[in-house]
Amino acid sequence: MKKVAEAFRERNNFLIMAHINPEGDSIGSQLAVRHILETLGKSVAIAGQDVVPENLKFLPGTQEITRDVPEDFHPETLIILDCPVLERVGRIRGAFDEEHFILNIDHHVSNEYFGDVNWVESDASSVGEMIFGLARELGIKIKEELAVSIYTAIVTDTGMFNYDNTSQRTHEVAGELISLGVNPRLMHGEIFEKKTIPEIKLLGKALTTLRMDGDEKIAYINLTREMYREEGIENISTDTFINFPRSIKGVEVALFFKENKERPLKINVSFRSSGGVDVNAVASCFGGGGHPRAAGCVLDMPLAEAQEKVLAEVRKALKK
Ligand SMILES: [Mn+2]
Repeated sequence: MKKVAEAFRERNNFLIMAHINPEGDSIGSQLAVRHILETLGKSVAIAGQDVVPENLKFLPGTQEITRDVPEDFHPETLIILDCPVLERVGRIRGAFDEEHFILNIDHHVSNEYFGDVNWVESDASSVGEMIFGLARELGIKIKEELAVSIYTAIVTDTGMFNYDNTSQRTHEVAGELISLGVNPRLMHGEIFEKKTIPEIKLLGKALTTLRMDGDEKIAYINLTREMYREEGIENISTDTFINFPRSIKGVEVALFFKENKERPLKINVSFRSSGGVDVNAVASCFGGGGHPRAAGCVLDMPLAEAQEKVLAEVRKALKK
């Protein structure tokens, strides 16, 4: 953290990026870092290949996040947030050569230390929680706008303080943010209670596919392109769908298989573990990764085949 703070003080032009398909931690942390750098009087921009999800547009400053690097902006330093590997940045990665100085700030245990400075804390609930510490280190006075961005990052990545990554420190930071003006009820309403009717209907369809495996220790659901088509919808967040199989009594590993909307032979797989199984290790068998209790991967094959392959690995991991 000290090296990152030093770079923040000494360098001048920064471009902030996070992973594709952004969620609360990546958007909230990006906004928080921009706020800190602007307070320090630096020149800074945020770019991301994908659009900001609807439920996060209430955050001040999201409208200034661009889909490409602004043409007249020549950053000397790249800040990569919440990405275990550099490729997770997506298309924007192509705008830069090897020369650029990279600050890699992340909390994934699978982080590959691709930066010139690597600040990785795998026991942090979120990058947002790390940024809170950084703001303190830099002596930044945390006002409501910054507090709201950091709170969003934490509350999303911990599943509303539900997941295993929620620590005493997480609650202490959240408590301080509340004392600085964050209203948890309003935040919860904005982030989690703006679901659309098609989204709920799509969830209903996914839930009808629920199946059990491995002595009922594995629960899995899937989502096909057909289901999307029936609802006539495009950009629906399905991030929370996996919480339903995960919440079944006795389930140790929950899986969510999702067909890519454009490419039928690309299957996104999400993993959740209640403890015994390291799903980061299982996902890494398929070129993915994440955290020990929450991970993901992408398989290039039909849905049924992907299910068979992943289930075989999870059964193996359960036996260990
Ligand atoms: Mn995160």
